Amino acid sequence: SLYTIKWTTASMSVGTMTCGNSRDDLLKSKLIILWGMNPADTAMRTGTGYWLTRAKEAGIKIICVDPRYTEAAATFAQQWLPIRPGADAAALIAMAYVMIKEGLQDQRFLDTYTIGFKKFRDYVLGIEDGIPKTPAWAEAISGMSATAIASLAREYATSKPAALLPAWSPGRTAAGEQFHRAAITLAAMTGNIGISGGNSAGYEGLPYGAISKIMPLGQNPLGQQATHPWEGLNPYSRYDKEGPAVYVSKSFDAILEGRQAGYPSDIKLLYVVAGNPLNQTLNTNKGLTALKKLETVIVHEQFMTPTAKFADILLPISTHFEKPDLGTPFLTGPYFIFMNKVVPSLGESKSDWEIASELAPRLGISNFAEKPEEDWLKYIVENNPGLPAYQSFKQNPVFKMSFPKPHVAFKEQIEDPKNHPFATPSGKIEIYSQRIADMNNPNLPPVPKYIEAWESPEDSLARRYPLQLITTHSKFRANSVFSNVPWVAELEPHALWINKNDALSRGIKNGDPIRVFNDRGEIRVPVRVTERITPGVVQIPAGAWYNPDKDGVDHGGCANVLTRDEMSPGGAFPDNTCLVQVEKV
Ligand SMILES: Nc1nc2c(c(=O)[nH]1)N[C@H]1C(S)=C(S)[C@@H](COP(=O)(O)OP(=O)(O)OC[C@H]3O[C@@H](n4cnc5c(=O)[nH]c(N)nc54)[C@H](O)[C@@H]3O)O[C@H]1N2
Ligand SMILES: Nc1nc2c(c(=O)[nH]1)N[C@H]1C(S)=C(S)[C@@H](COP(=O)(O)OP(=O)(O)OC[C@H]3O[C@@H](n4cnc5c(=O)[nH]c(N)nc54)[C@H](O)[C@@H]3O)O[C@H]1N2
Ligand SMILES: [Mo]
Repeated sequence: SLYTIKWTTASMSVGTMTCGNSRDDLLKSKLIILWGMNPADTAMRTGTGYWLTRAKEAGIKIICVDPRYTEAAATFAQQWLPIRPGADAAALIAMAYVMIKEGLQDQRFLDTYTIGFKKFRDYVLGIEDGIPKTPAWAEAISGMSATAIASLAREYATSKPAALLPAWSPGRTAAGEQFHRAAITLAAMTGNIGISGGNSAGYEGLPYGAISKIMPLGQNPLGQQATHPWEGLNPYSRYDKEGPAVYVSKSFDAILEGRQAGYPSDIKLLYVVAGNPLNQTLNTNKGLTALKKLETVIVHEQFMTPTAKFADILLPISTHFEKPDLGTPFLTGPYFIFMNKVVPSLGESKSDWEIASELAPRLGISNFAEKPEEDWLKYIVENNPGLPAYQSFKQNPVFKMSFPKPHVAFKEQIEDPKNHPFATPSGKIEIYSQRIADMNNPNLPPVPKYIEAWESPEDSLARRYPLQLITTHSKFRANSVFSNVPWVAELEPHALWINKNDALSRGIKNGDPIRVFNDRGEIRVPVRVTERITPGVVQIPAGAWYNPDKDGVDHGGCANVLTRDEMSPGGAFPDNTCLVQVEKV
């Protein structure tokens, strides 16, 4: 996902994004650590909640590390360890310190399957920079207590097999890459990669990407013309090789500043298909200026979203009830869904495909729509091994691939390393990455390090905006979808979470109308005073629709009015790094 870890850190350390074990394998674990993962609210592969429930019933210990006492912590975990956003790498690195000091690391695993542990060790012990990364050092940064860090380190190192499951949110911070690389390093230090009940702590991808073969795509004639301003940032990214691209965090700057600032072009027209970028991209107020600057905005939509309101040409799109389609749940498989058309297209609506087919010949693209939409679906189903025959898939439209046993990523690499190297340049797990070293960016060190974020509590800006804002995914929405459904809003009214003490010192009571603001903008939302969030941190679920008044104050509670349109050194979308202040209205 462009929004997640654009620069795919997991692929730097272990050579692939396909590094998750299947969830049924969790029953083989002795310890499960959900690090920033809240699968009770945020779908993270189908069935995760089910397998965590079974794990809990089987007596497997589950620990949650999260700034919030989440639904997942409440439902599955025996222990909640609160942490400040953006400080996860520090806590993980201090865990490595404890393991090294106490000789708990799996040295045989490190010697056989990894490179660069010594360099990492020199950093951890402070041989490199004079700062030993002790639990006390990490406590000052992360707010997680030194005792908790030390016991978590001992528990993780000695409860083999153990699954450290990192979510994406801690990586969606100012230097979020370091979190992912540190997590993979700990999984290697504890010898938990490639074994049943363990986990590589990398990207959650599975090899069941059955819908990997799609219709043949033509060449983009504009493909290679323009140069890319972020060239060198991510030389391994697929997207960069396909042609000019702008990192998503910088898309509004690209529109506003164009070529003179080094962007690929002076953008005059924006064509939005199946997205709500005004709402979902960082810094919505800047986005508003950018959309107004454009000569033309074209939007394909089903609903009058905040982005659709700015369309010069708005094309009504039929819903999944009005057209056939294929689907996979978040993070692919093992479920696949055939979505049968149930009613004809209503009003003037058409599918995205139909519109593209009608536009193509008018743009001089002659061979675009060789087949009707449904024939392409048939082509895709027939060309992806493992899917049922087309007619039977249509009749039994929810298909679950079955496997004789749980999938364990990197099993071959661990059991037979001679014949199965990791897909990295060295063939090993790269705790030290020469490819990253070659990028020569001090904020992208070749071994995982803690790098202080902008807008951290240490930033001088924190004097004016002392609260760290996180903007999570909502249980009751799919990103911004369903924000306009009143019945859904009734289930959980949109609100800002604030700790009891932070509310008390501001004279704020539960339900009070409040303003949340920084230099980028202001939103008005009700407040939820709770002990379920760590002091100094506030949270608002992303996705609520932007609804500004004439002074530009947003009454919809759109999180991105507040977020900063910066990217992490590796290109991640830092929607969880942002300072704000909260006041009673
Ligand atoms: N219901 C639902 N499920 C979804 C989605 C949805 O919109 N709705 N969206 C899907 C999509 S597109 C994506 S990319 C994924 C996103 O998946 P994630 O990025 O993992 O999900 P979030 O809900 O943003 O965050 C999960 C948890 O991380 C915590 N957190 C936030 N910042 C930090 C931090 O710095 N450190 C730590 N340790 N924890 C932190 C939050 O409190 C939250 O409980 O979810 C997918 N699943
Ligand atoms: N602050 C903050 N911002 C975030 C995030 C966060 O955690 N915090 N998460 C980020 C993440 S991980 C993601 S993935 C993005 C998501 O960002 P977007 O993809 O821009 O957001 P969605 O709300 O999923 O928008 C999808 C739109 O497509 C429309 N739609 C649905 N089906 C169709 C169709 O068949 N055709 C067409 N043309 N339209 C259709 C829906 O009505 C909806 O308006 O948001 C990102 N933004
Ligand atoms: Mo996403």
